[in-house]
Amino acid sequence: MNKTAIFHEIDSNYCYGVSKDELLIKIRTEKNNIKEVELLYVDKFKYLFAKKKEFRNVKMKKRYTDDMFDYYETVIKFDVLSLSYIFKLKDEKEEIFYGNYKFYNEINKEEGIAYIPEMFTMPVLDFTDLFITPKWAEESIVYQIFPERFYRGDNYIENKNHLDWNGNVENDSYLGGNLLGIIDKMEYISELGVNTIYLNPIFKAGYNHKYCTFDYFEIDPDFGTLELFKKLVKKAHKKGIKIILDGAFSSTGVEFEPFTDILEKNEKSKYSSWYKIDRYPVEVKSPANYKCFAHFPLLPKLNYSSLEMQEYILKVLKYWIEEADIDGWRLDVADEIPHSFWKKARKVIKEVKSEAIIIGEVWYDSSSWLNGDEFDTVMNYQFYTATLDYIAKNKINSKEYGEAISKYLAKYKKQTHKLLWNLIGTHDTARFSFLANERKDKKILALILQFTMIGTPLIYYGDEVGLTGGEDPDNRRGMLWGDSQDKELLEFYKKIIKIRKNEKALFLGEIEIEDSEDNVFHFRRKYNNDVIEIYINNSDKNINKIIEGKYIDIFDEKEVLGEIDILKFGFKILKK
Ligand code: ARE
Repeated sequence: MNKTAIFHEIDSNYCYGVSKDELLIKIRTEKNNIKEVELLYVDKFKYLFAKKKEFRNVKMKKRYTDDMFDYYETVIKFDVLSLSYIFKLKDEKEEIFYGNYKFYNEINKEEGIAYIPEMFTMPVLDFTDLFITPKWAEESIVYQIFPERFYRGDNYIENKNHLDWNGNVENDSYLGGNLLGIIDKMEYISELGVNTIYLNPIFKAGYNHKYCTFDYFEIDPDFGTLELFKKLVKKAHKKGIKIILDGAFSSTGVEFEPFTDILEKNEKSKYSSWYKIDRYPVEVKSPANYKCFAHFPLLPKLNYSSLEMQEYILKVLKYWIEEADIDGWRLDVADEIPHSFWKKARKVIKEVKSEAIIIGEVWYDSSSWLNGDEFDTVMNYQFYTATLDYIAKNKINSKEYGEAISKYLAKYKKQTHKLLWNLIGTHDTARFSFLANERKDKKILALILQFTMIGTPLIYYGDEVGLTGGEDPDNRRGMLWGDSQDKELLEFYKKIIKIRKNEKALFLGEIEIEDSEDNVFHFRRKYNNDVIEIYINNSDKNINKIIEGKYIDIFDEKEVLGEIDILKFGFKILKK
């Protein structure tokens, strides 16, 4: 048995509340090294004073396997005063106990021992500590809109600053998309079947992307007014669609009033503590003499050591919920803002709207922001990278894909799994179609993964109608409308969205990833008695698989018995 690979930690992602009286306990072991793991647990105080020392026990389930480890989990009722527990691990040759960070050949059951040295202890499971996420978000299907490129609105009048809607776009191009355009296309969005819209920044700012914020309390005049935005939210809510805003709080634009005050008064400015100034006089040039995002002088970074500045941003977070009734925030460059601030921000947001959702933009392992006191979830770029490497680039095979997905699921708390924004492209990446050399069959496979995987699918505007494009800014072309839309693809999107909405197992179900021996990625989703088996064949050969029993193929609604043929670059979605 490889003891050094064994890991458990109390009161962490390895031992945490999943409801007011249920505790999830997890232990990590070397992959394929352990045959069985059993959890022995007891009410510490009963055990201490009991004549007959006995435990409750449960066999733990191997829930995930990544490239290095197996992860065993169980959920137990926390119906005791203070829970103590120990693991019993078996392999071919030995059985051993692991408790309180040590290995034991047996548990010391001497009478009247003062405490239980061999055991881990989880003293309390309190509701106030619980990681609670918005219930509605479990059914969310997100549509991301880059407002400048979606639609100009029905009342559009020619504007000399706007380029041809269907032409090439550069960093400084303007096409004239606006909020009225989103209002006018709300029917289209609703008919697509999505129920959440994520808007890239809409506050007064520089550039067409509006990430260089000048005023956090004003709608950018290119896009419209506060009244118009409120109308957009109302219209969306009437159709059961939630609105998420994009908050760029790591840095501001150089025309943000506190920054212009510093440009004018330098160290005499009352805002001098709001930014991280290296040297005065401050000048907007490269290299900048102040900290900025990715060394872009036009994006000076806010200094979160300033409590006054923090208060200002907390006010912004609150204002748009109270004033326009938005349903949550996508937090830009969230990983470059201190955890201490996000803990405050969560309290402020949830106090105003307990069901508001908080999504961090973090491109890598996000577990340290997902403990339940900061974000509800993140933009799941780990799903993006794995899916791109598997389907578009053939860099990894189905087994490695399953391991990549398992790696983050094994790390993140269960509450966040269903809320992860599973994306195959955003405004910061080239379009999936472009990266898959415009192979529609590959796009479809990525889509099937997005809509059957545990997590929340995110559609980047235009993907559903065949819009393509390379790296930023080419990934932000004008939306396709009318005959330029790929209607067949659009119908496919509507169908897979409908299937997802009709199958609780696809948005509420547990996931079980099977070992892929024949380069077919096979996993299932289970919810109550519903079991849905998903097979992805990303190879250039048709693959025949024997299946136990009778299923319905929920895509073509045919009955299947005993075996299935998964066509090359094809898929099957079967329901028991
Ligand atoms: C654009 C062009 C630049 C050009 C610049 C000129 O991309 O090449 O020089 O314009 O102004 C926004 C705009 C961009 C703009 C950028 C800078 O949308 O169009 O650049 O401002 O002006 C990292 C961060 C992540 C960040 C990405 C872009 O971690 O937070 O880089 N994403 C957010 C927004 C962006 C936005 C900003 C931040 C700035 O979503 O849209 O850019 O406010 C790896 C790394 C990640 C890295 C990722 C992508 O995965 O691990 O950390 O993300 O690559 O580079």
